[in-house]
Amino acid sequence: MGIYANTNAFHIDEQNGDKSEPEDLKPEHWPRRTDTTRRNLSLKITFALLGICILVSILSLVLAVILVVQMGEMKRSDADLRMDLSQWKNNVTGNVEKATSSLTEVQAEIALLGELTGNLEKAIAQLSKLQTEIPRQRESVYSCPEEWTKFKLRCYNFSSSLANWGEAQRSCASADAHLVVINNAEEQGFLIKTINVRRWIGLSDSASEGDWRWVDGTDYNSSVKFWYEGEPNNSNNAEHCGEMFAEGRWNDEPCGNKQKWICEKPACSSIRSSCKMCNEPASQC
Ligand SMILES: [Ca+2]
Ligand SMILES: [Ca+2]
Repeated sequence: MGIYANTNAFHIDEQNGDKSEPEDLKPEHWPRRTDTTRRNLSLKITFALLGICILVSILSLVLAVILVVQMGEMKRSDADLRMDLSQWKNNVTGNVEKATSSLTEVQAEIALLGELTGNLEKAIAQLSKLQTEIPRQRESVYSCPEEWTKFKLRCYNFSSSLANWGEAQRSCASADAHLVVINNAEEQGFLIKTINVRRWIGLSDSASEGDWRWVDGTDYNSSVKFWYEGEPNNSNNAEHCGEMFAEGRWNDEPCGNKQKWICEKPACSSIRSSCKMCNEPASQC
């Protein structure tokens, strides 16, 4: 009101032609105007501060609310994490227990397998031993009559008397044997070690020249042969019976010559009831 009053006064004075300076514009009135401005400024500052305080309070409240909400969420998250961790721990523990159990079973199976392997190796060793033992045991239960020599499962008799080839074959037959038939190199080797004079063997081509036959029917063509070099030569067209030289090789010789001979027959088994230590004919053994 003071300001407007001073303004009106100024206009009245101006209309009145009073060109003098308004009273309120005079320096003596200046402090009064400054106080008003200061009050207004102070008021504005107060309102501004008040507004700022309110704003800060609101912001603080909002922040507090957000913080509380976040803390709640963090608590829930923490609880969830703890629960997940607990479940994971339980799962891991369960899996570890299962793995431990499986490992124990596998270890037991490996131990059992090792034991079985050991037993199998022992069985194989025993079987191998039996494989070498059985032939020896088998041979041990076979025997030959007195004055007969056993080789493998056969019996051999080396005559001390002399006879032609036919007489020699009949002599062997009387002992249920035949003139020796040489089936393999082993048998040939055994005979070489045993004889020291020429002897008849069970080979002849009397029926047909050149058609050599073994007395027991063994196939001549597919059998081993140990003829002396150049034999059989059917010398003088008169050699139809086979003999073994003292050194082992074979020769064809006139069948009527008298010389020693070799008989052969199977060995007898002592475990067969039908054959009592070769007291019965060897054909029944
Ligand atoms: Ca033989
Ligand atoms: Ca000859």
